[in-house]
Amino acid sequence: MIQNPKRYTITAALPYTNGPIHIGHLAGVYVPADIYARFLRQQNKDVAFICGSDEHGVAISMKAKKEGITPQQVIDKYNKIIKDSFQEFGISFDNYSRTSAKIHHDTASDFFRKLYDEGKFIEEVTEQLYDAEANQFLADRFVTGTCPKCGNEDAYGDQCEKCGSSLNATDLINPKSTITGTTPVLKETKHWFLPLDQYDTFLREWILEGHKNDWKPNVYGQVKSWLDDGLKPRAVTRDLDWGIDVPVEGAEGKKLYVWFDAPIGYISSTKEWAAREGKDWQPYWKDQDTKLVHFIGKDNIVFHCVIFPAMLKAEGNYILPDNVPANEFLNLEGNKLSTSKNWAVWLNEYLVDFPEKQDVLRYVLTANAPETKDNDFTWKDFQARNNNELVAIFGNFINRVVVLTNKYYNGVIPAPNALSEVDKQTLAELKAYPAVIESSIERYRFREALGELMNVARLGNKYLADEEPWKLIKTDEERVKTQMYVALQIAAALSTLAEPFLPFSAAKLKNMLNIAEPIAWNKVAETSDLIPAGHQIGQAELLFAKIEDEEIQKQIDKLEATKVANAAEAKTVEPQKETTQFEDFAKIDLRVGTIIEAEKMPKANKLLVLKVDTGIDVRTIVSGIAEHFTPEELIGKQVTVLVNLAPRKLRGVESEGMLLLTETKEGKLVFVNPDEAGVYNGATIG
Ligand code: B3M
Ligand code: ZN
Repeated sequence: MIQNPKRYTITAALPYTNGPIHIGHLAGVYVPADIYARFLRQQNKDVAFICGSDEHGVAISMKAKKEGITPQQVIDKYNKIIKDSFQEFGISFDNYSRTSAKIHHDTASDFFRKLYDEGKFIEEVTEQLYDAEANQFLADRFVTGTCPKCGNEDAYGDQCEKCGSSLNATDLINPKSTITGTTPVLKETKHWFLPLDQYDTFLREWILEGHKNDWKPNVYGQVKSWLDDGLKPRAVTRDLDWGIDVPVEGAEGKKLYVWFDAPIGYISSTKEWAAREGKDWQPYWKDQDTKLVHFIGKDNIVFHCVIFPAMLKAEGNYILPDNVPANEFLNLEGNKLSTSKNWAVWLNEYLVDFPEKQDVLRYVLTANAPETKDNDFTWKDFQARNNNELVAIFGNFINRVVVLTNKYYNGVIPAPNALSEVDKQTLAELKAYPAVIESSIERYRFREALGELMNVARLGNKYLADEEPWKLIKTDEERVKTQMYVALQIAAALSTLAEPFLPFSAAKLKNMLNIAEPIAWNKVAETSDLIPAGHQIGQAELLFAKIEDEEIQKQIDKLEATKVANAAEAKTVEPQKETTQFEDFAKIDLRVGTIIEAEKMPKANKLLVLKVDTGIDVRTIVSGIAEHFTPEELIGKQVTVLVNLAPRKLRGVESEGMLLLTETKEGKLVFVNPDEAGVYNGATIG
């Protein structure tokens, strides 16, 4: 672990622009990275906080196919949505680039070319999976199959999301093309491979020996198991039509593998930033005194701890990450978050339902962050943490301090008298908090750090509750001045310490306390005189507001609706029946009819007794549709009737035909209707 770095390069995984981002992304990557970056800036450190859109790869092409638009349209659409979401949630990137940018194409091409020129790749013709129907090689997400390691049947061609293994498409058992659903064949093609096996010793020394104690056990453990499994050469080019051209002769029509170009995106985004700011980008990637930290989710560990470092090592001029504090996954109400199943809380939608509550989500996602194991987000927990923690502890303390200061002193901070033992102890405790929070953040324990921040608010609440200035004001005004002065120092400290976690609320608090020049983090540790006597504060505003049951129910209902829609989506279509001859079909007599009477069959839940005008006659038909239609809505309805079905008795009533129905995805019965004006009763169908 690097001590006293000169500067920090902090990267957050580049999101694929194949959909908006949801709470899982925020919790796993962007909120912790942002807390870290904001905290360092508060310490006046030199920070480059880097991100951008990952706009290549099969995920994008697949989305384009699905929506019937071009990949370019897909990336333009989602790059904007994602970028806006980050901004709205206060994710304070110094630069947010795109891998479709020219600077990135150039940087990635040059990187590949250098490794190629120096003979760092193996060039090989191998057999790869090929979809003969789509005329296309299959790799990565274009192919699914059974994971050879854990048996998961939905593993992708590059990775199993269940066990985290990194795979080659040809490793999959029972591979299926995701384009046509067909079983692929093998076909020869030439590619360039990075011989990862040659980096085994380097990786072992660097990570297994060098970072045994400072990397998170989940990250370290995953790396160890890959190394113990034995690394194999990995293809870094693909037969695709979307991506960065492979910049060598004889590679026409081939593209760089997305996981080759995407991490280089961190470098190109840094270049873009430096050019804009008039800085030199190189020290941020090449100086050993730079601390490089990658914030990612656990499914990206192999790429950031094995493949990208091997690339950087091969290139030779770059530093390696000092840490890769990957998080586990966040689930939603007990189920895995899923973009394709729409099982998510989308950030853009959240803000429509909870405007200006960005900090509440940041808070809940940090308090419940999946730092050491998968965690569950539930709306009830969201509500409880807002109401019982943010409102009841933090908000309540601030509100009391600001309201009382305005009430007793017209908002002017009183000069304290001699401090009591309790005052001294409280202020001493307050001074200790910056170091405590700092120590947690430096070990990437953000939920612990947030817990300590809340303890500062608790300290303030306890102080007021014990001292009861609102009672003492009647008997000892001088003592109350000291009490309010102490409480105001705690409030001022909170405006600084909360900033990395709750930037919007911290800004609001500063405004309430009329603090123009933010108080430095280190000052909170050094002095108890953070806002002086005589300083005029502003009026109280609500920092956090209670969230009502109805608002939460609305969200739960929304998820229920998603479940219903997914179940419908998953409805399997029955296979086609055996072939029938025309003569057999012609025996069936289908006619248009109109229901003229309808009533419930006594003592039967499902049956309705109908009178139907078939054009031939008016007859009785008993139909099992009572759970789907009321008798009233049926009268006058034109329907399709099978008229020559042998009559049969149902509950003693003779039924002389059958109505034709089908069902919706949600399982509701609907009539197969002629649905055309002028169709008359008795008209034949066929
Ligand atoms: N786009 C994967 C993902 O979104 C990928 C991260 C790239 S980081 C260089 O999960
Ligand atoms: Zn697996």
